[in-house]
Amino acid sequence: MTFESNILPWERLGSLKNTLNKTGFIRAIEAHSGLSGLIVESSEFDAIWESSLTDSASKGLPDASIVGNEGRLHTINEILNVTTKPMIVDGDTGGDSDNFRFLVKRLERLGVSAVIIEDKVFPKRNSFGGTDASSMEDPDLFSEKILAGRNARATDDFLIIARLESLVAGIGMNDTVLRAEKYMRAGADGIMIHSKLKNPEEIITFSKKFKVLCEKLNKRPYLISVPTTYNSIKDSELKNLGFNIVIHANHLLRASYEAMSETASKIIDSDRSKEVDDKIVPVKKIFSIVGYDKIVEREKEKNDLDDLNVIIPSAGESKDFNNSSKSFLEINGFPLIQHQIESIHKAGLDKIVVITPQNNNDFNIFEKNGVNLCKTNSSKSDQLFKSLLSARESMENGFLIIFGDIIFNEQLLISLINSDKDIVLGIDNSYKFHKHNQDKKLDLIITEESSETKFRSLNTNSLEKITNIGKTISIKEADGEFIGMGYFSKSAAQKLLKIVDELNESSNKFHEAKSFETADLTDVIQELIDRGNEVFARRTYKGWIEIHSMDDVKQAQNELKI
Ligand code: SPV
Ligand code: MG
Repeated sequence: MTFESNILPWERLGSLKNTLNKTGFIRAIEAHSGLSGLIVESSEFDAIWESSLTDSASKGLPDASIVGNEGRLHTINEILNVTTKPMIVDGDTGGDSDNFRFLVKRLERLGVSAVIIEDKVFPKRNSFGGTDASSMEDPDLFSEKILAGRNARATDDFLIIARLESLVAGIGMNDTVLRAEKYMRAGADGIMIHSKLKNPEEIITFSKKFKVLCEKLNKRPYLISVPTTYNSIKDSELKNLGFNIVIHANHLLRASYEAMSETASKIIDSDRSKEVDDKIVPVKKIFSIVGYDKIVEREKEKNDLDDLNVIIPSAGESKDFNNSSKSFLEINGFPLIQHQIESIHKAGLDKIVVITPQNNNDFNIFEKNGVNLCKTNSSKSDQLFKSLLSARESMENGFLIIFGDIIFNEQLLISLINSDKDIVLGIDNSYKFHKHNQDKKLDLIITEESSETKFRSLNTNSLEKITNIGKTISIKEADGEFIGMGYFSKSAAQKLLKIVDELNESSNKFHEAKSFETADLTDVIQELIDRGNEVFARRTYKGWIEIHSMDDVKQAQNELKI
């Protein structure tokens, strides 16, 4: 999880309450920076605690209302940027009611799920030093603040939690329970009971009194514990006592301080850093944790794309249109091939190779659009693959093949390239509904039975693995039709050409007992599959049309006009 994986604020906002309602129990741990947020994100903790103590300490400052809301919001944003888990913010005292109203609004719109405010006066002191009876807020004023926060929030997905400090301040269990009752009456969504004893006795006592209080008031806010000092008790035991949220409030910061100090001394002692190598993570791991790898990968992909040739075999004569090339069929005033070139450019690709018949100069006009022409003698309708091999040099660095008789949307091209797989073919189901397509021999495919995403899937980006491809597959057993658009990475292209060379030399028959002369692209793809290479299908329902008849031309004209 890195900066790349965002969650929208309102999705995150409601996720704490949703999980609490589903499971009744949440474990949170502190984060004080983007990096520590990434650790929480990849851990099994359910939520992030944005602590005033560790946020302040990570800035080298004391936890005494010194880091203001702006500083805290900066850290909160830093963590939210790189995580998806719900966040509970430590709101300290919340300031006065006006300060608190502003804080609630600002946290809620960022997607924070809850704020906890403590019943002490500003400027607050940390609960583990400096909190005494004089630190306590008047409980009625504090109740008003809770109410102000409730009125300020936009949705009740945002939880306002009251933190009881009277046990810490040493003013006793009775005062604690009286305050709890007031805060519950004011509408607190949760009660956090704090204690600085080394054993959990007083929070166990409180949990029992809380139960009685809930029965009396006929409401059950969430109950929260922060077992920093009384940490002999396990989270599961706290759950059994009725706690709904357990917060490990400062442990990542404390662990990092220890590790950083040891590392600094060891380097001084050893007079070099070699001795700490096995105690610290490699730089490469940091690169990958913060998403630097992805930037490099993307750059590489972009460079690879710059080398990618788009090959359009247009040498074949068409039986459907008086043996003339379909590339020049006029659609809305432009030849079909012009529409293809435009979509390819829109997809960000500019290396286009068109395979044309040897003696045909009609295509020459496209050379000024940066299109390379590759002349071939193999222009019979069953020589598509052989004609493709005339552009062999253009295949070597990886290529996209697009048959000369289809019009398509650039998104379809992009989806073939962007799938991280070596071979991806576009497939479609519409042949089942088009009579004219069924008259011709279709390139059909079968996908793996276990493809969990076969046909019905929520994920529109999922790929299916192809097990069979070719013209002899029956329509009944087929899972789709190859639409004549396919992506081959550099390594896939090289494997394909190796197969071609081997089969050519050994004069072996291709699949379906064809000669090399009349082999289909699909025969070579089947051979790739048979040799253990993975070939994937990107299923589409729209975004392309194959031109077989004047009706297809009309449909394309109408749709392109829109
Ligand atoms: C914090 O983490 O800042 C807290 C919890 O408020 S504690 O420090 O344990 O009081
Ligand atoms: Mg705090």
